[in-house]
Amino acid sequence: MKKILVTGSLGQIGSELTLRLRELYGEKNVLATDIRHVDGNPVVENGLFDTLDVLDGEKLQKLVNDYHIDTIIHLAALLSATAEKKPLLAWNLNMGGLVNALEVARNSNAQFFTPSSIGAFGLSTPKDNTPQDTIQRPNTMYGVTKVSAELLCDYYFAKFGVDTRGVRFPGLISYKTLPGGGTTDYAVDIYYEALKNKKYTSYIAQGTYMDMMYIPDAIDSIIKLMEADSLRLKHRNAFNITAMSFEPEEIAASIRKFIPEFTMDYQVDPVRQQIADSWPNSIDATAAKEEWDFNPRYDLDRMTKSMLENLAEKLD
Ligand code: AKB
Repeated sequence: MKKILVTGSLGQIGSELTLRLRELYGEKNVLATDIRHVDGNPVVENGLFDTLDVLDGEKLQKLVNDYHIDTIIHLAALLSATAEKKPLLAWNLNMGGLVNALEVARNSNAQFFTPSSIGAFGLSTPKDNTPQDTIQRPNTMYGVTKVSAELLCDYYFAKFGVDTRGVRFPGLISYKTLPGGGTTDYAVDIYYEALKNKKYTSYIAQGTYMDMMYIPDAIDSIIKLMEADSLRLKHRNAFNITAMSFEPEEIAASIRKFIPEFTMDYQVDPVRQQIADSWPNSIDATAAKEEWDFNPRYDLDRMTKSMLENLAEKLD
């Protein structure tokens, strides 16, 4: 049975992944960590939890030793819009946390996962059907840390034999935990506003396409990649994955199928728009499909239906 440690477990991905991992591998085999301790949160209350600042490599090593951890899922990082506002902090946290976690994985012979992002691409990357292996010259601090992270993880595999694996996540949409400080967050906010006010003001301009995925597919993809036979993996850090690509008018149209009176206008945020404009319109996930059977279940309308139903219950 795996013994898994998750960093950043109270974030958008961590809070759903941790609960799913506990279901699959048992409560006693999943140690959730986060810099915050939030009373009442199921991740904190219903299983193993400890506070951890990922910049404290010694504490991370101690936790891995104490709990006999053999798998590290490193999620703690700043997202794109926050990283653009605080670039030095983003570099220090995203890279400092990663190198600590990789070192612990190396010392402890642990399998390792950390997410990359569509943010690892830039203006000179082909924008449509972006290949797995292509030009990566991002012009955001977030992107710089993501490309560096991909390279560092490949380095730890090649040089030290650490079993590092990763995906380039698109924008992730979920109803349990809000994302914080991302560029794609509009595609989450819009569902809250559709239910509360039947209207939404988008900070992303009409016609801006970005890849997206519903959180259950994102969680499945992490588990599937970590379980994949390493002999099949030609790539490691990191696989393009996507479930859909849309622009604001298309998600609005999807919401209107369920809430016909929903309206949308625009007040574009120049910082987040510039980031979005540097990212692909749609990426090619063929390598992930071929090498570990990546197979997302949710398209835009299926996701919209599920988001609206679950959020309506939550907001009730
Ligand atoms: C962000 O918008 O920063 C993230 C991402 C695509 O990496 N959701």
